[in-house]
Amino acid sequence: MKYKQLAQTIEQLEAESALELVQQLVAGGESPAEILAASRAGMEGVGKRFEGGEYFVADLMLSANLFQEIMQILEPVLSADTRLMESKGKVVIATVKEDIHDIGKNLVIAMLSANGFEVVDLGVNVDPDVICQAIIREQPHILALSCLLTSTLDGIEDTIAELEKQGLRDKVKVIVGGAPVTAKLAQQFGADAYGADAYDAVPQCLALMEGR
Ligand code: B12
Repeated sequence: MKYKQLAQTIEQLEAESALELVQQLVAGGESPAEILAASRAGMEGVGKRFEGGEYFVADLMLSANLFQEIMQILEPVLSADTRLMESKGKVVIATVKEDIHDIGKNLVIAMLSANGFEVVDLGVNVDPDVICQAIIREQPHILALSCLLTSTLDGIEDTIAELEKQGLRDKVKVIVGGAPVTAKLAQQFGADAYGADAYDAVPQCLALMEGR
């Protein structure tokens, strides 16, 4: 009952009530994994409302902030085992070189985290070589690249070329997104997937994990 209530308060973006409820559930010794599952269900509801045109980007941002705050409460009580079991896959994400826009990227991180992906954020203006080093170090399943400027679109191409040069291209699936990016461009650049928005990033990454 309380879990359903939690999912509903998140879906309705009632941040204060949701956080209070999470605190109560944690203090009451409820399972962190169940609380996380309910929070994810709430985020799924937000995503559906966004897809249905009821919610806008601003609502998505609110939900992302709320989810991050919930994760801050849950992180200390979530056991490493739970996190491992829950993990849908590992994603390294970056905004391409010479591009410092990160609001969209951070939303993608929130949505992927909310849906069980482990995400390593490399930040903004990230050089292809730094991305390659992270691929070697982190061994993720997926590399997600964000690009907001038409003038930095070549950052996607250069990163994929660098992956190829360093013999890493077949080690990682690449998903790209951001305002000037289209499905056609993604294909042209040699990416494996394109996500239209933060919500779309989730099914796209799940599909990449399933090898579709
Ligand atoms: C906020 C903003 C800034 C802020 C960035 C702050 C920050 N921390 O990010 C600041 C002020 C720093 C900035 C600077 C500049 N900006 Co600016 N900026 C914007 C603005 C207003 C909003 C961008 C935003 O955050 N949108 C909200 C988020 C949620 O949307 P989003 O980023 O598109 O992300 C969504 C999707 O694209 C997708 N997505 C994004 N990344 C990824 C990645 C993956 C893997 C997937 C699947 C999906 C995905 O999911 C997200 C959520 O749904 C846009 C205008 C606009 N309409 O977009 C201009 C805009 C992007 N900026 C622009 C410009 C020109 C600049 C500057 C060059 C301005 C200047 N002359 O200095 C500089 C460039 C600095 C640099 N080197 O990067 C232009 C770009 C034009 C173009 N076609 O290239 C825009 C379009 C404004 C305009 N109409 O002219 N900017």
